[in-house]
Amino acid sequence: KLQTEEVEVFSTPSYACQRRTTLDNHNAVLTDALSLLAENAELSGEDGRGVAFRRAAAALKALPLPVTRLTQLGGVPCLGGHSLRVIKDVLESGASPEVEALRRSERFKALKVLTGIFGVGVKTAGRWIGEGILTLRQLRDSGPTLNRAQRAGLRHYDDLNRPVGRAEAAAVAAVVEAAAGSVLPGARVTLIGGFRRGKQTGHDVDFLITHPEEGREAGLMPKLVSWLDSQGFLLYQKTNSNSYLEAAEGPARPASNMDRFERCFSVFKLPEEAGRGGAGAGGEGGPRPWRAVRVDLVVSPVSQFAFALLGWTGSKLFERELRRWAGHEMNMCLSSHALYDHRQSRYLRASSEEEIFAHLGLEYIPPSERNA
Ligand code: DGT
Ligand code: MG
Repeated sequence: KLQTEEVEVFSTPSYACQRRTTLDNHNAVLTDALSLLAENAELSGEDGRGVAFRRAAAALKALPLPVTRLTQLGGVPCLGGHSLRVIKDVLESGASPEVEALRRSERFKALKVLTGIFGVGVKTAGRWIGEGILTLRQLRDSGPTLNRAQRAGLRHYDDLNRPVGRAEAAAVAAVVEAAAGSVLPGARVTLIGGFRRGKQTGHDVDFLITHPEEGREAGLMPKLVSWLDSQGFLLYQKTNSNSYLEAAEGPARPASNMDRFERCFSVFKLPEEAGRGGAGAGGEGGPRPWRAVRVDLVVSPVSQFAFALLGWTGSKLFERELRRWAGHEMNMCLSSHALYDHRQSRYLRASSEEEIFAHLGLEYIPPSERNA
């Protein structure tokens, strides 16, 4: 008896912000391969190629089952020739020769190690590699001049490359809440970034801080930072002040993704409590009493809070796709501060993320389904 094997053909909408992407990824082997190619493109300064691979990976992350054959991908968007070749190799032989070669490449390994230093970007790492610096040891020995961030990054390299767990994020949250409550009673602290999307670990902990009374948040960051510093919680911090003015800049200088909030990039000295963390901490002398953790703080006026919340919850690709959708499909301009409608020539107000999705003509996607 002849039986036709049924193989599901997948299809999914083309913008990541139209899809629900949970952390439950059924195609991790494929998306890991594509993400590695994306990472390599980004580390080589080829951002366009990076985005193409990120989009391809994100489309696969949204599928409800593992892909087993190329023919199932007919309705899946964002898969270019290069991505399809990699997918084909992985499906047929379990691995892509190109990706495996990349994993072993000295240049890629060096770029990962050097950009793994807080404060070191792609350009700096590329320059050092050109000078023959491929490892942390060579960097320490050959001694190019490092800025303050890079010195902190090198000093705390192991801690900052160890994932932060949820319990540690909660401990940081308690510290930030104590700080905010002390310098501005009534201030509200919200955990954002990957942890808001439900991730179990992160490379940092991100917070958005506001006050229910517009204007009361002004000047909050320096006070917050000085409280944290005085209590011994800061190993490093750099604060940027707010320069966003709707009226002055307006849509003529639209939604550059550069933020103009009060923002602080910091490294926290987080006490290690019994029963938490510990693993990997210490070394020769047993567990250390603290670890270094990257913490990002953002202060927003309450009138922009919903836009800031949406803009800082991520994932990075989800954010990029939201802005692309707004521009290409709605003739609007979305930033972490505001939404401007070019057809109506006016800003659209919102006090919740749900309202922003509605303005954009999109179905609401909760944070746990923004893991594109
Ligand atoms: P992680 O920390 O690696 O586990 O993952 P995420 O998703 O928390 O990523 P992270 O911490 O780099 O950034 C959190 C979100 O904040 C990210 O999805 C996009 C957003 N974001 C980061 N930096 C900027 C920025 O400079 N401007 C704006 N508008 N958004 C940013
Ligand atoms: Mg984060």
